[in-house]
Amino acid sequence: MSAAFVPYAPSRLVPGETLSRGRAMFDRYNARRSVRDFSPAPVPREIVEIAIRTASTAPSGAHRQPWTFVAVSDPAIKREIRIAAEAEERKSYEGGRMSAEWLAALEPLGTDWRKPFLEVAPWLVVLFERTHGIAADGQPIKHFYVRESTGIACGMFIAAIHELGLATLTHTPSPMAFLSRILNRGENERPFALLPIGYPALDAMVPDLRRKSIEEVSVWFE
Ligand code: IYR
Repeated sequence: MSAAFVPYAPSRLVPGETLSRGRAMFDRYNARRSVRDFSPAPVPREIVEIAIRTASTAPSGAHRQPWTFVAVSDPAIKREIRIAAEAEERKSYEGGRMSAEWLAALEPLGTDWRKPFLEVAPWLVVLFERTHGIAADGQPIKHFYVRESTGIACGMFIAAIHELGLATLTHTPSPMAFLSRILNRGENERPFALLPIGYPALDAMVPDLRRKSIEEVSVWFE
């Protein structure tokens, strides 16, 4: 079965407008920071929904959209996630699961096993990748480039959250299997990232980082 095709003719910006919009876009994105100090101020569900819908516009292998966003504001579930995440993180940071090299790399970020943001942030969004789909009759549906597709959707979700004036953090407690258990996900879903969502606390602090320059991150053949 071949897909029907529809015209795609977005209107073009004039060149000067592209540049001014581009500069403003860069300034906006460059202002984004990963945040660990959240305000408990509530965020309406509709806002999180818009971010998920935006992220779900991501390109994906054969357009299978192999992801699930699980949004949690229930305090009891957030608490359960925090307890389980901290237990794993404690084993990683203090139980020898992370190499000395890794711990040294994280030193400037000031992270440790404690994850209070998992309870303070009004929402936790847990992104799962789907290894395969399941048809109505229970038959598996093949998915392609699952990690890549989910990674792209994750990036778009982070961008959307920032565009909405909110903050997030790509938290990847390791191992993450406890998220499948607590959130009751099926055998075809694997945790990809845990993203607390909220406003930054008024006194939030972030590490004083520098970003690589255009020369450091690109090579050009013109
Ligand atoms: N998962 C741990 C460790 C961690 C790893 C990296 I790579 C970071 O950039 C930050 C933290 C944690 O979330 O603390």
